[in-house]
Amino acid sequence: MMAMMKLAVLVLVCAAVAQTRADAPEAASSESAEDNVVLEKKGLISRALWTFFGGRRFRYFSSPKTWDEAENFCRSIGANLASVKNSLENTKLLSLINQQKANYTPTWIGGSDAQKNGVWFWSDGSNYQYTNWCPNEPNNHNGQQKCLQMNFSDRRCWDDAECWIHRPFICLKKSSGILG
Ligand SMILES: [Ca+2]
Ligand SMILES: [Ca+2]
Repeated sequence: MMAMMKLAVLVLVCAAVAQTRADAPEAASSESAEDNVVLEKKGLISRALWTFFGGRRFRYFSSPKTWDEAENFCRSIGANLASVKNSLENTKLLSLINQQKANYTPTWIGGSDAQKNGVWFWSDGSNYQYTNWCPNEPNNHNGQQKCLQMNFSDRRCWDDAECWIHRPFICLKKSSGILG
């Protein structure tokens, strides 16, 4: 009787191990960045998906969201929509977009003039200094454009757009600590 029970337990353990092994490759090969974030939060994969540049970490997310949804999503993983300090960073972010083969897809970053038209700020609190506006932008078209998209037009410059448009986006983490 005892031997039978041990055998039964052994079979269960083996089944559990087999199940775990079956799950692992599926999780590792997931192409959804959002799925990876869930795994990251559970500590199941590393933070290697962030790109370090100038002491800051950037990450492109392809699932289109409104500007608000994108900012909230970034905050949920300890980040903000990206601010851009200088042309080197701007070029780096464009190359991140290129890597996703999204060369001509406008992409949300953290600029907004929602408080007062023409007064721009970054959602992460950085000083708003460097800009890369397209010619004749920001134009606040129809008085409705309060959010900043980069990679706009074939010039791949900045445009102000309606915040409710769904766009891919780039998050930024400024903290550089191990737990950041
Ligand atoms: Ca505006
Ligand atoms: Ca515009």
